[in-house]
Amino acid sequence: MSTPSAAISLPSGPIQVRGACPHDCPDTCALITTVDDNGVATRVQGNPDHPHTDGVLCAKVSKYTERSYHPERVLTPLKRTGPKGPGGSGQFAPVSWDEALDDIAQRLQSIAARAPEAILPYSYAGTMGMVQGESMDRRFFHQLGASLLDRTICASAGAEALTQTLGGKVGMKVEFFAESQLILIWGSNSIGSNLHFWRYAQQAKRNGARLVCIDPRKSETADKCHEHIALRPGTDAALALALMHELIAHDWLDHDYIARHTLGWDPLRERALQWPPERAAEVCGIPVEQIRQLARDYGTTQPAAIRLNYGMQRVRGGGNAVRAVACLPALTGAWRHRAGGLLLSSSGQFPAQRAVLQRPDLMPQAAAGRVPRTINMTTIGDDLLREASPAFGPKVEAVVVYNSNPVAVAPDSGKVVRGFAREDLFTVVLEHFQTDTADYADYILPATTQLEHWDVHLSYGHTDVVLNRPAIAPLGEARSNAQIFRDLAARMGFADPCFADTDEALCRQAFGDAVDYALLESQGFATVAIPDALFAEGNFPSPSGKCEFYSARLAAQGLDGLPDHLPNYELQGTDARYPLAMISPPARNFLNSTFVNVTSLRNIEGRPILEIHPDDAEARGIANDAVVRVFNDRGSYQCHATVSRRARPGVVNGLGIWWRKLGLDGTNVNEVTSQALTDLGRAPTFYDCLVEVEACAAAAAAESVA
Ligand SMILES: Nc1nc2c(c(=O)[nH]1)N[C@H]1C(S)=C(S)[C@@H](COP(=O)(O)OP(=O)(O)OC[C@H]3O[C@@H](n4cnc5c(=O)[nH]c(N)nc54)[C@H](O)[C@@H]3O)O[C@H]1N2
Ligand SMILES: Nc1nc2c(c(=O)[nH]1)N[C@H]1C(S)=C(S)[C@@H](COP(=O)(O)OP(=O)(O)OC[C@H]3O[C@@H](n4cnc5c(=O)[nH]c(N)nc54)[C@H](O)[C@@H]3O)O[C@H]1N2
Ligand code: SF4
Ligand SMILES: [Mo]
Repeated sequence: MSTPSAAISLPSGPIQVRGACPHDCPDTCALITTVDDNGVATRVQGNPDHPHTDGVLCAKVSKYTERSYHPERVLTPLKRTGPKGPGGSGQFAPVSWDEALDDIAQRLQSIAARAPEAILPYSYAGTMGMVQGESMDRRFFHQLGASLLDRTICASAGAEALTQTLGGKVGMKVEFFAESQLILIWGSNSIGSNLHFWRYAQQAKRNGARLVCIDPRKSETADKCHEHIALRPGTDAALALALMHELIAHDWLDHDYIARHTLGWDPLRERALQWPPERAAEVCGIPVEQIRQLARDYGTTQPAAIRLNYGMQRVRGGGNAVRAVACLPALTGAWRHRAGGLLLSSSGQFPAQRAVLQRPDLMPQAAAGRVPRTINMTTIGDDLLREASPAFGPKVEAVVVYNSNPVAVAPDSGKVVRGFAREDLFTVVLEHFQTDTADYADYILPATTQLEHWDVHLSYGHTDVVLNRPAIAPLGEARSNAQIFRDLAARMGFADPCFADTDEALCRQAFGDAVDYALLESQGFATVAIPDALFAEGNFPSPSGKCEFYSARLAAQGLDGLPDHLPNYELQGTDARYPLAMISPPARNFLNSTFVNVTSLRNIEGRPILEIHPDDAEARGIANDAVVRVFNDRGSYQCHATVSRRARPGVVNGLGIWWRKLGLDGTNVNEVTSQALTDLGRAPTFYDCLVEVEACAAAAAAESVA
C-alpha cells in the first residue's frame, strides 16, 4: 500500500493523511494523521476543516497511535495449540497466511457442502466502515449461503420504533441544536458518548437555552444540565405519555400541525389522557412537579429539540418508549423549526448502495425464492448451545467473528462462554488483539486498523460522508477484513467478478454517484443535501407521509398500534431476592469493549466499578471501594463499589464493558444481563436486569494481603 498519493501537504518531512474515526460513535469524526519520514504515524488529530469535528477528538481516539502500535497487536495469523478459553499467549502458535487460509477455506467448504447454514458470521460495529464492515464479508457469506445475522445488539429497538413513527432513521440536523431554546437530552450521556453534539448543546446553553437530562444515572452530562430527571430505568414511555397529558390539558398543542401532518391523534389523545402526571410520577419514581414543569417547558418553548439516544431503549418496552418520545415534536409543531424536533439517528439519510456492496443476490437460496435462516446476535448464548431441530435448522458448526467481541459484550455471558468453548465449534476471529472472544478461536487472523486501510463512513449523528485513506502500511502481516474475505473467496473458487473488487473500489461503490467522490478525495468529507427543517411541512418518509402516532403496520403484526408504557420484564419489587435494578452504561474512556487494553485509558477508568447509592450501600454494609459481588440467577461478577449519588436509590450502575480477563475475577457485567428481547426490533435488554449486591469478604481479604 503506498501512502504518498494520500498526502495532503509538505513535499518532505511529516505528511498528513485525512481519515475517518472508525468507532461506533454518532460523531464520525474526520481525522488527520501525521506520518513521519519512516512511515510511522505519530499523531491523530481532529480535522479542523470538518465543521462537526472542529479539530477536536475525544480522549480515546487521541490515543489512537497507542492503540495501533500496541505491543500486544496480533501481527501474524495464529493457530490454537491448547484448550479453548483464556490462559495466555502460549495457547496459540504463529502460522503463515497460506496455511491458515487453506485450512479455514477447506473447513468452511466441507461444512457448506452439507449445511451452509451451519456457518454463522458474527460482526458488529468494531469499525463502522462500509468497506471493512459490510461489503466483501457480506458478499462472501451470501455466496456461501451461510446463516444471516440479525444485527440487533445496539440500536434495533429504537430504529424500528423510529421507522414505525417517522418512517426511518431520520431527524434533526445536529448543528441546529445550537439554535434551540430547550434541549431534552433523553437517555444519553452525551459528554461521554456524543461529544460533538454536546458542543452544539453548549453553544445553545450560552445563548440562553435550557438543558434537561433524563437519565436514571447522574451522569457527567446530568451534572452540566440545568435539570436532571432521574427516573427509574424503563419508565420513559410513562413520562412521555404524562407529558402528552399535560400538553393536552393546557392546550400546548399545534392543532394545525397535528391535523395536517399526523396520523392517529384521536386514539393517542385517549391513551395519553390515561396518564396524569401523578400516575407517571409513581411509575417513574420522580416528583410530580418535575413532570409538570417539564411539560410546561416543552409546551411553551420554541424551538425545542430532543436528543434521544439508545441508552433508553435497552429494556423490555424500549421500542414503545422511543415511539412515545418521537410523537412529542409533532404535538407541539416543534418540527416547524430547524432547531426543533428530535434526533435519534441520522443514518437513514444517506444514499448508501447496500445491495451493490453486499450482493444479497449471490445467496444460492435466492434461486429457490428463500433466504437462509437468521440468527439474532443478541441470543448468541442460547443459539451456540442449540441442537439441530426443524425450527432452528442445523446446529452452528462454525462462527467467523470480526468487528465484535461477543464473549465480552453479548448478554448472559455464562452461556456465551459455554457456547464458544464447544470443542466441536470451529471459530475464526479477525482481530487487532487477543480479546476475550479470540481466546476461544481456532484461528486468530490479524486485521488492519483504520490507520492501515481504506474505508468510507456514513454517520448516525450527522449527515456527512467521511473517507478514510490509509496513513501507514499494514503492521506486521495484518490484512484488511475485505482483503481476508477476498483471499478466502479466491480459495473457495468464488467466480463472480465482485470478489476481485479492491478496497478502494468498494469505497467508490458505497454511494455510487449519489456522493461526490472527488470531493471526498479532496476534502475528506462530503455533506449530503437535506433540507434544514426536514418535516416543517410534514413529508415524513412513513407510508402515510405523516408522523404515525398510530401505526397500522404494527397493528397488522398483532401489536399495539399506539405507543404505551410496558413495564420491565424484571420489574423492581417483584423479586425479593433481587431488589436492585442494574443498568450498565459505557465507561467514558472505553468504547464498548474497545480500548480496555490501552493502558493509559484503562488507568483513567481504574478498575471495574459499580456505582451504588449511599443508602443502598449502608443497608448492605458496603464501604466505598470495597470489592462486591453482583449476582442474580444468571451469574455473578465482582467489581469495586463506588458509593455515590450518581446512582439513584434502588438502582446500581455497573459501568461497562471491561474485558473479562482484565476484570477482577475473569468476568464482567454481562454475566448478569439477560437474553430477553425488546418489544420492537428484537434487541437486547441490558438495562432490564435485577440483581443483589453483597460485600465480598473473601476477595477483600485477598486484596488486603496483596
Ligand atoms: N465513550 C463512549 N462513547 C460511546 C460508547 C462507549 O462505549 N463509550 N458507545 C457507543 C455506542 S455503541 C453507542 S450505541 C452510543 C450510545 O450512546 P447513548 O445512547 O447516548 O448511550 P450512553 O451515552 O451510553 O448513555 C446512555 C445513558 O442512558 C442512561 N439510561 C440507562 N437506562 C435508561 C432508561 O431506562 N431511561 C433513560 N432515560 N436513560 C437510561 C444511562 O444511565 C446512560 O447515561 O454511544 C457510543 N459512544
Ligand atoms: N452490559 C452491556 N453490554 C453492552 C452494552 C451496554 O451498554 N451494556 N452496549 C451494547 C452496544 S450499544 C454495543 S454497540 C455492543 C458493542 O459490541 P461490539 O460491536 O462487539 O464492540 P466492541 O466491544 O467495541 O468490539 C469491537 C471489536 O472489533 C475490533 N475491530 C475494530 N476494528 C476492526 C477491524 O477493522 N477489523 C477487525 N477484524 N476487527 C476490528 C476491535 O478490536 C474490538 O475488539 O455492546 C453491547 N453490550
Ligand atoms: S468522538 Fe466519537 S467519532 Fe469522534 S474521535 Fe471520539 S469515538 Fe471517534
Ligand atoms: Mo451501540
